[in-house]
Amino acid sequence: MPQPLIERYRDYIPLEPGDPIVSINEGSTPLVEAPRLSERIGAKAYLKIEGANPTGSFKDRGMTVAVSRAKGRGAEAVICASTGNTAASAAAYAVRAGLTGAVIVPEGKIAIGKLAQALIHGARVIALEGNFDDALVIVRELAERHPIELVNSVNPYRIEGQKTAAFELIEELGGPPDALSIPVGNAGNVTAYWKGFQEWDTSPILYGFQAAGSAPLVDGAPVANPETIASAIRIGSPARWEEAMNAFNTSRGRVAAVTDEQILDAYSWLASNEGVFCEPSSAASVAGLLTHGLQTVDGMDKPETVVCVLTGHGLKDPDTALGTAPPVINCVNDITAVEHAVFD
Ligand code: AN7
Repeated sequence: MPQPLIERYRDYIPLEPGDPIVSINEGSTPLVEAPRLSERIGAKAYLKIEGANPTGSFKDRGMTVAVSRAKGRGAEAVICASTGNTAASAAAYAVRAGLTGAVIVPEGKIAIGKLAQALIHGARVIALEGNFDDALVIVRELAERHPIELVNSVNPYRIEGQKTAAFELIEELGGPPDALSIPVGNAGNVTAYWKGFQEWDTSPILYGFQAAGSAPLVDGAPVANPETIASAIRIGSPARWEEAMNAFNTSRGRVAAVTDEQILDAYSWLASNEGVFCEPSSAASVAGLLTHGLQTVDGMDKPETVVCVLTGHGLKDPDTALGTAPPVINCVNDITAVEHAVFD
């Protein structure tokens, strides 16, 4: 049976002795070979299927630790700003802990599955007339004013949980991959992977990808009105900016942008060629490799193995899938008509 992530990596997670383990058996996600992608990029490619976490995204790795600590220190409520996945995860882990949850999301800009999750778990869902960055400013202030635990990735326990994905890769591959490719929004996850790799004395090349309309790290300046179809990474002012840039530079990797068209191409290509359905933001990791290749500096060897982190499940965002995929074929109730529909 899957094990709580906190138990699997107990020695590496700095919880206090009396803290409960608030878990839905997150982590231990599949690492899947991607033969067709390997062919296209000229290196052995793997997909880390973070959509297989209990709420369908990598956020659960961080949330189990952040909510366990919150419960341990006697918090009664948790709050976050979110482009959707953090909200869904916080809502679920709040339930497990017996805490109340409040989530602030940009109005009309989160995928419908994520909204459904936050609501069904009973969180108070507030749709803000503003974007993620506005929401993060507000929840930081609310957490100062009220006894409520902030569970965005500015919370260090989120990073401590999310770094375990790097441990899993090292264990499963018998060593680190040569490179890791990851979508970047608020930059918590790349910070967490780098921390995990460093704690285990490894340093793969990190490639980070942002959506072109929301690429502050690439532009070198915050983006006031970020836009992208990849709503999860529609973030203009990443909280972990410096840590992320340090990770890219120290690992001799880089951060680059991919257009919405490149993201959607990679998204449907993965689904129809590797049988893996991730959300658009996750596909930025694959789009980035397809667009920019496996770049190296100073005559370093080209990476021979690369892991793409597929951060969230495709079912989170059925609207984008239906808007991208071919249409349904309607058919009358007649064998010949169905025959034509199937075989023509
Ligand atoms: C699928 O849920 O920021 O760079 O509020 O949901 O650590 O922010 C989500 C981010 C990538 C980017 N892929 O990770 C939120 C939120 C998916 C995501 C990211 C997110 P970070």
